[in-house]
Amino acid sequence: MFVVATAGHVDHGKSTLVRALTGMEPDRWAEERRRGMTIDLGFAWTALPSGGTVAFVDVPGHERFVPNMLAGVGPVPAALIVVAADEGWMPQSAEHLAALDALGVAYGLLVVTRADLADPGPATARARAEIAATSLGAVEAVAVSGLTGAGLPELRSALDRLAARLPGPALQAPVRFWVDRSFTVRGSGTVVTGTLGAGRLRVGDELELAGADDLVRVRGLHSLGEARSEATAVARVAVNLRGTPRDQLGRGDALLTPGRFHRTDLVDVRLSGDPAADLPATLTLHVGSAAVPVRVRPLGPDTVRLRLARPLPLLVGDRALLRDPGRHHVTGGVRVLDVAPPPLVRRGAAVARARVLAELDGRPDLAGELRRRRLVRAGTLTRMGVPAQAAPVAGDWLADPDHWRRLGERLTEEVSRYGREHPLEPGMPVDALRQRLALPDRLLVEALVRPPLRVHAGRVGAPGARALPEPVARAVERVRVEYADRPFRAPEADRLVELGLGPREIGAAVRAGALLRLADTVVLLPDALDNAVKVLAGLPQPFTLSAARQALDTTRRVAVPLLELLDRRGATRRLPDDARVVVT
Ligand SMILES: Nc1nc2c(ncn2[C@@H]2O[C@H](COP(=O)(O)OP(=O)(O)OP(=O)(O)O)[C@@H](O)[C@H]2O)c(=O)[nH]1
Ligand SMILES: [Mg+2]
Repeated sequence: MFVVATAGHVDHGKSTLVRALTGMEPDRWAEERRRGMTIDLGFAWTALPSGGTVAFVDVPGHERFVPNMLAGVGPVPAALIVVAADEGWMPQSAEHLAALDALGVAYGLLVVTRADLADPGPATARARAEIAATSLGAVEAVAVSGLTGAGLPELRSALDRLAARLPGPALQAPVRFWVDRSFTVRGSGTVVTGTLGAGRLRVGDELELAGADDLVRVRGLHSLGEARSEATAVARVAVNLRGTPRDQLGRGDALLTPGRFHRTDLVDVRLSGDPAADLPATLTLHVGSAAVPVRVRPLGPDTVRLRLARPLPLLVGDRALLRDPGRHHVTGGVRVLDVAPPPLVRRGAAVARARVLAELDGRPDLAGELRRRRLVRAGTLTRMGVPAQAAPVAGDWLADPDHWRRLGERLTEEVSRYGREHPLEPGMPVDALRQRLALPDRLLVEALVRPPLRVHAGRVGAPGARALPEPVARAVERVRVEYADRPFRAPEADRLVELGLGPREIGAAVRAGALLRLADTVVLLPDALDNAVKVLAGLPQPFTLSAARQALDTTRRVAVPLLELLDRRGATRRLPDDARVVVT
């Protein structure tokens, strides 16, 4: 299926044409039929000579209903521009064309209707010239009469040619289904309709809906008037939602693949069309089927920041348009450059931002995003519409390579400085480093650590011996001298305090390999272990605790933990009767 929207001045024969082509009534409301005028969007479809199907979104031409027109053409990439032969180019011909141009619509046909009333030549020539100057470029033109049916076969063939030129839909893409209508069906509940431009919908799918906390579930799908289990882009689709009250959604809402879109109320955009010179401070942003008031803050010559009255699921590169509702005037097209722009707080920030925006063109650019954001989660970028195909530095974090290298250098500096300021600590706590480097995640700190640094017990430091601070080294030296002739006697707790060896100092000395800790306040010199094994090997095997204590000339306070440590290291083995042997 392909979907095409009509466009053109009031009464130029759009609905008559759709009716003649499809046999369906695009004017759904009694009021529309009574007044002979389209007010809201109409929907109809028909088969083409190729066997394909074309679905029409028929829009109103009256200037009062331009917002409805925009909701219809917003999600549709092709247009049928209708001009009456007897009236020629008119104000809403121009306004509708300006809207299509602003949205960047690149595919279309010119249909000159009411050709039974006047020579279609002049209207065709004028319209062609106007259209040629827009994103639509040169278009095929067909003259028809909705009354006599003249020209309709040619138009059907032209529609087939147009369909063949349209790019194929992105079937794997996430769904962003702009709702253009919502209503209630007795017994089924809420139904919304829209144009599915990419991806696919299935019965049972769960989708996100702005304003609803829970996901909504697809209970049923209809397309071309028939129930389906699946709808693939491009298609006109009616979606029946389970348990969603109708007042929860309507035109301008979007059903979304969960987790794939970033909702934003702040975007930086490039304007096309009229220059931004005397831009009103408030305008209406039209995108998809949505129309949202925005406050405009000019930045560069053709770039502005828009503050939206409510958040929308926008992507980098989205096309939209700004309209001044008071003046009935399409102000210009919008190309979304950034959906998560930085706040402008510091002096000069707006000028700097304008310089950045001048370099952007709305094409997703991973390297550029990384350069500007420095560190960002892959999922965050994907939700902005920037494919994040790069190797993460940690978890799903992506980093700008230069920034990452600088962070690595700073980490090394911070760890050395911390080591100088806290010589008794075994490295810098990971969380202190995270704060110091202003990183959002501990994982990033750990990923930045390079040998000889390592992460151990929540700290980053270099393993192995480190120079002990002077006073600690001196205290250890005193222990060595005092206990030289009785190496298996440990200093009493009081003596340790006198020597200035508190728990932190002992910890540092132990980590530096200058002391061996048997229990909290039981320390020996580090060569005591090997020497003890030598002494114990000289005893008759097996030996008792008491025999070991006497041979080592020490107390139970040392002998008990010392033998237990030797057991753990496999140097001695404890027998069932508590005697031990030296393992050889
Ligand atoms: N003679 C003649 N009359 C036509 C033709 N097409 C439309 N009309 C008449 O023109 C009038 C307007 O036609 P519509 O089809 O309602 O025009 P429209 O463009 O849909 O108008 P809006 O939706 O209000 O913008 C109606 O009275 C139609 O009968 C045509 O090809 N020949
Ligand atoms: Mg109409």
